[in-house]
Amino acid sequence: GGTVSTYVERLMAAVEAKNPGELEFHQAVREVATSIELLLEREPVYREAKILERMIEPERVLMFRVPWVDDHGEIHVNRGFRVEMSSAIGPYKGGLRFHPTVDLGLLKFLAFEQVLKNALTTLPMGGGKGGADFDPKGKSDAEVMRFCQSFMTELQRHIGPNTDVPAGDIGVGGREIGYLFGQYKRIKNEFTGVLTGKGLEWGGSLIRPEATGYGAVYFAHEMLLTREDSLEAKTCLVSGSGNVAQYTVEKLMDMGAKVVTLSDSEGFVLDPAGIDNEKLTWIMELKNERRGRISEYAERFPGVTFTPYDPTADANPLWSVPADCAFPSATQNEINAKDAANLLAGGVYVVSEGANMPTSPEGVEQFVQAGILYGPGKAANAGGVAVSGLEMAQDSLRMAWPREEVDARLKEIMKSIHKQCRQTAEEFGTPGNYVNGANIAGFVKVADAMLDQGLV
Ligand code: NDP
Ligand code: 2IT
Repeated sequence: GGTVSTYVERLMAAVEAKNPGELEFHQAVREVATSIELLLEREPVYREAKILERMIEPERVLMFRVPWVDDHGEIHVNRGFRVEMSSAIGPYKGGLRFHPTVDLGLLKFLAFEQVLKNALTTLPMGGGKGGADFDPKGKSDAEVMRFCQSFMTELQRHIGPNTDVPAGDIGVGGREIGYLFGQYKRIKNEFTGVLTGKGLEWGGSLIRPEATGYGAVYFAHEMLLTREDSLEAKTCLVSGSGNVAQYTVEKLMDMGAKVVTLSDSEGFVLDPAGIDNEKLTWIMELKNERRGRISEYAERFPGVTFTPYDPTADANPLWSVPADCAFPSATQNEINAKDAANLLAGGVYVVSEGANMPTSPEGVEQFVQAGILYGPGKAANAGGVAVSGLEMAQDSLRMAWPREEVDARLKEIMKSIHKQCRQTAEEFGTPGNYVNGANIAGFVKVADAMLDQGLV
């Protein structure tokens, strides 16, 4: 019994006690639990059926040893994971992250976000996430291949096109998906759509590499339309310089906006003249072929400055650059309370999150209070997994749709996600609050499926 907010506090105390040290997971659950208080009050059935309690307990967690040999013959042991969070509305679906910070708590946060995100896409996908504490930086192609083969040698027994369909995330792109797919096919003797983000000649979908970045820009466009505004001539900040950042820049240029920043974990570049097509082509070659650092952009193009990160500073100077829009596209909690205040002070009134949970809770609170157009990751970056869903559909049909068709479907999906967020926020008395809209709309879809399917 008790009021809903005591319910949420009690739930959070239990989550913290039962999942010690999993700070990002606590953060993600608290945000959702707080958002859905309004819903739980209106519809007591969700509390009675313990829907949220069930949703935050993964259906299954796999943890495994990944041994591999480097080019000098030295043996390494990494830890591999797959968190199968929810299969209520479809097979587990979500990316793999290879990064030294990967641990169980990080992947549980990402898997939990994925469940609600996937529900918003309108496609039948459950949620999962996986990866390893492997650092691809500085590794040769041969080392990455041996790692991927060892990782898949274990993972293959747990996944399948109707069971669990992994994809890329930080540190996992086209190269890694290729090696993972090759090993899966070799062991299973089956050519199936068990991974998404595949190469175009072997079951991949057009627009999948572009989809997350394009989608985040389409989402910003939809938010701006509600104010009869557009991206034309807007100054934009983009962080990161990987897959999501690159295609965010490409689509922003397409829409007539000017992008003045990019970054990586060592610092950020400021290009007051704005990135153009020629510069973006150079960046893509730098990052995707030569696997270089973004600081090299400042050495190559005149008028560009590189600012290294100061780990002792209380704010990231990238977010102090005056602008209209921000597209955080690097990693979780890259915008703290001070950064959010700096963004608002610098004139930013559109934030569309390409990354997962890039803004700290205190930062989110400021964006919501300020009433800016703030699109949280699980809505704004859902274009990537949405086109993964379209890749699964094409694989099942043994067909490949043309670029225009996939892009048109992606646009439609981003529009629909935007509409669900808007309408739900309105319905629950918090108009314009995309955080509440995304969390409630995503939760209801999964929760209703769980009610239909009984206590599982
Ligand atoms: P990439 O590996 O292609 O690029 C990651 C970028 O972020 C790099 O520039 C990297 O810099 C930077 N970065 C990573 N970790 C940190 C860190 N701890 N501090 C500072 N910078 C960091 O990954 P993606 O572009 O695919 O992913 C970026 C974000 O988007 C992630 O949050 C991911 O979860 C999210 N996302 C990705 C989707 C996809 O389809 N790929 C879909 C939806 C969300 P460095 O090289 O120095 O590490
Ligand atoms: O966070 C994400 O949505 C992704 N990394 C993409 C997942 C997918 O299955 O395409």
